[in-house]
Amino acid sequence: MSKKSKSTGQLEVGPPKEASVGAPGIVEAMRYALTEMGAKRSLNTLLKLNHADGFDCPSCAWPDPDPESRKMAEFCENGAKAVSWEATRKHIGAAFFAAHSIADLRQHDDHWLEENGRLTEPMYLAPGATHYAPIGWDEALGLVADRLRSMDNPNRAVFYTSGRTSNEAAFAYQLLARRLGTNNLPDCSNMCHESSGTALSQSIGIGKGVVTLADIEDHADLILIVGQNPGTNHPRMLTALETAKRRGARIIAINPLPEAGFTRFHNPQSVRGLIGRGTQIADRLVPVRVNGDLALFSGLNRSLLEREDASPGSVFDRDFIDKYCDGFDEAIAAWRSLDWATIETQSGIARSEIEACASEVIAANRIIVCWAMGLTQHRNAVPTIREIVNFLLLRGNIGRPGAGPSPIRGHSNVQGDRTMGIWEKSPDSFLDRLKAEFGFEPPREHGWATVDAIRAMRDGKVDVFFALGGNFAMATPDTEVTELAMANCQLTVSVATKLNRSHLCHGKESLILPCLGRTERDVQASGEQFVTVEDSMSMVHATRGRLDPTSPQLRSEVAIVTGLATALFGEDLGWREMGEDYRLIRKHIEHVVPGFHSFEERAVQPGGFMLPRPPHDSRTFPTPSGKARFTVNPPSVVDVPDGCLLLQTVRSHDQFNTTVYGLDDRYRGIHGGRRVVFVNEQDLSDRGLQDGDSVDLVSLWGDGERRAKSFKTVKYPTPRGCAAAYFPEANVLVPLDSTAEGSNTPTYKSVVIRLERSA
Ligand SMILES: Nc1nc2c(c(=O)[nH]1)N[C@H]1C(S)=C(S)[C@@H](COP(=O)(O)OP(=O)(O)OC[C@H]3O[C@@H](n4cnc5c(=O)[nH]c(N)nc54)[C@H](O)[C@@H]3O)O[C@H]1N2
Ligand SMILES: Nc1nc2c(c(=O)[nH]1)N[C@H]1C(S)=C(S)[C@@H](COP(=O)(O)OP(=O)(O)OC[C@H]3O[C@@H](n4cnc5c(=O)[nH]c(N)nc54)[C@H](O)[C@@H]3O)O[C@H]1N2
Ligand SMILES: [Mo]
Repeated sequence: MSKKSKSTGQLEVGPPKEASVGAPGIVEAMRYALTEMGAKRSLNTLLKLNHADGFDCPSCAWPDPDPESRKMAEFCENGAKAVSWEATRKHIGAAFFAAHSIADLRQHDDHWLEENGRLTEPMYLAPGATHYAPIGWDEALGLVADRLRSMDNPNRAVFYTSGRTSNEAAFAYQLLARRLGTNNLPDCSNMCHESSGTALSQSIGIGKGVVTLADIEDHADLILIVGQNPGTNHPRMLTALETAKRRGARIIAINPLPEAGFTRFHNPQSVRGLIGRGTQIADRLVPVRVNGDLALFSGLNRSLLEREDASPGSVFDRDFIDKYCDGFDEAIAAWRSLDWATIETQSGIARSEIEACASEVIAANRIIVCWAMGLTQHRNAVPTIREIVNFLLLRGNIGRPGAGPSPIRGHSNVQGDRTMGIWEKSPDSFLDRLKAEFGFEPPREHGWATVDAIRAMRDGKVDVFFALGGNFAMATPDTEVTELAMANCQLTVSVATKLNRSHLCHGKESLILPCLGRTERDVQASGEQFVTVEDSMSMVHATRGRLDPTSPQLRSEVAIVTGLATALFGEDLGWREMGEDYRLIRKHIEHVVPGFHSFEERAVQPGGFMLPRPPHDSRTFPTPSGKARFTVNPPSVVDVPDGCLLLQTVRSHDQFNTTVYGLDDRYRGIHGGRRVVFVNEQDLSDRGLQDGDSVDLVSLWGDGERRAKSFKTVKYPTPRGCAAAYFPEANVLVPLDSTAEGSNTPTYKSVVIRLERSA
């Protein structure tokens, strides 16, 4: 929290910043580190961050450079915040919980809950109790095992995973769920890049991105950054983009907000960056309307078709298309029938501007498209991403250096967790190998993803809700519905590092099981352990904590999962040994998950190893037809009634998802508060409103209205008809049933709202 906001508690709004990072970023990082960790711990921790012999940053999933090219300080301001937040010296135990009832804790905000420090011992809330009380580990795990055993059907349990969980813990966890007999494995990915996975699987046969860091830094001529705010959420990406710019690459940012990272970047790791003018990152900023990307990319493809028609053979890569793709003729016919007026209205971008983008595309031999939540959290997210693949296929921009689709992942191991089988609908091929390795029949019926799990909990179909990390109550849509859904369970269990609101939205009984974080040393019976993670570019590598655990009572996530499995199933699959020596888990992974041969040896080589991705490696497309697929994606947008706005929910610079580090959003000029709504000046005046007025946000959906009270209006350069507010404060507005077609991801970035002056 900034000094200003702390002392006055007042919201202050200034102009958005036109430059990012530089010295202010370093000062901020160090301030957090020193406050939370003190000087010695800060140095010991931050200098090990993202190094081959250290630990992986628990913040985002941006890849690390080659070991030789890593800087001494290989982290960003927000990585430093995440690490300081975890490695803080503050902690809470039995005395804290004795002093605060659940009712009392619920009065506090999310920032306060986590700010008290790390959890130190297992806590239990008995039926009807007002306070959590200490409980021993054996008793706690025995209790969970008992409740799971007494269910009349294994599908009455739900096992949620957040994306910080290591590969080893994730593999053991899905094994436990399937051994119990359920595929109810919802995860944060369901709310995040599920739309990317779905669209990419349909189009190119693999649900992951197919570029490398070197493709961005060394090869691409043109990089499109769509629906992503790298300056805040993937700050080290700016360094890679700067490298690309310095060798002449061009960058187009497509975003309804002019985010600070696109303008002048002051690289904190170079003298030039600290004292010079900085590097202009984006050459062109396309202020698309919220949800207008499908129309925009359809228009871009149409424009490329017009150029090809004018000069046949000059625009499309016919050799690539003929050899590797199908569905081309149908897609061409659909683009021919498009009408420019619709494209312009839906995207909010003039035809001339789209044509200017097409000229940039034609001038570039190698193109990468990066994207994040600005694309995935809309009703038409899946067709939008498929249309982007169409765009890349037209000029053969896949499976060669400097080209391809690149969804930039969120949580540091969200991609790895999916690779390990955290998936409510893992394919039979995976389940067959699981059966061959462990000798039991895994369930085949698909389980519930996040939104379906909430519905099931709401409808009384769930006895036990188990969360391996995360903050389910706050991250999911329709906060009030989800809170009641959690209260409807018999038992809720959270494996966590810090207290959060989900622990206060408990079932009849509830457990908080405190675990080691990434920064902490993990010692088991066979000695010191490491775990592994997979980044956005499919690099798998080891991570080892260096700090002594916050409390001797903490257990690793692997130990908690294997401990519970032992309590449930005894020694049937060798659970105890797996918990004592993670090499045994890696051996199982090697046998079950393709691409992990010689896992143990390759995990510890500096920089790790890259998983196979056939479209990238050999232009092999594992779709049913064996070809990359052109698809037809008719342009569409959310219908916004007159007088309403389309609200997107974003992250501030001072948060990691539901973890709120402080109340500032420096780059957008916001200090000391989070209940703000960014609106175009004209839209404000049309409603007789001014900058700084107090309004309620009212969302409209078939089943009625939802209201978030008392937000301050901020006039902001976003297109007409669009608005933005922060997640998770705005989650109460997102209807549970409003999800993306095909991926079921909540439409966090297309919420139809009305502004009402606060009473
Ligand atoms: N410091 C920090 N780092 C993080 C996180 C964090 O909270 N804090 N979260 C992590 C996680 S889990 C994730 S998934 C990623 C999220 O990373 P981002 O996706 O960058 O995060 P958001 O804040 O959701 O930003 C979405 C961006 O999309 C734009 N946008 C919104 N709607 C549209 C649209 O319709 N079209 C287009 N073209 N753009 C749109 C918004 O203006 C905004 O710039 O970051 C990860 N890294
Ligand atoms: N409105 C709106 N809602 C959104 C989004 C949005 O853009 N807009 N984004 C969505 C996205 S992309 C995501 S990924 C989800 C995030 O959803 P989650 O992953 O469920 O939420 P987080 O806020 O990342 O979880 C924070 C908690 O994780 C725990 N934790 C931290 N480190 C560890 C660890 O090492 N181990 C364990 N066991 N626990 C740990 C701490 O207790 C902390 O309170 O939210 C989604 N919700
Ligand atoms: Mo995410």
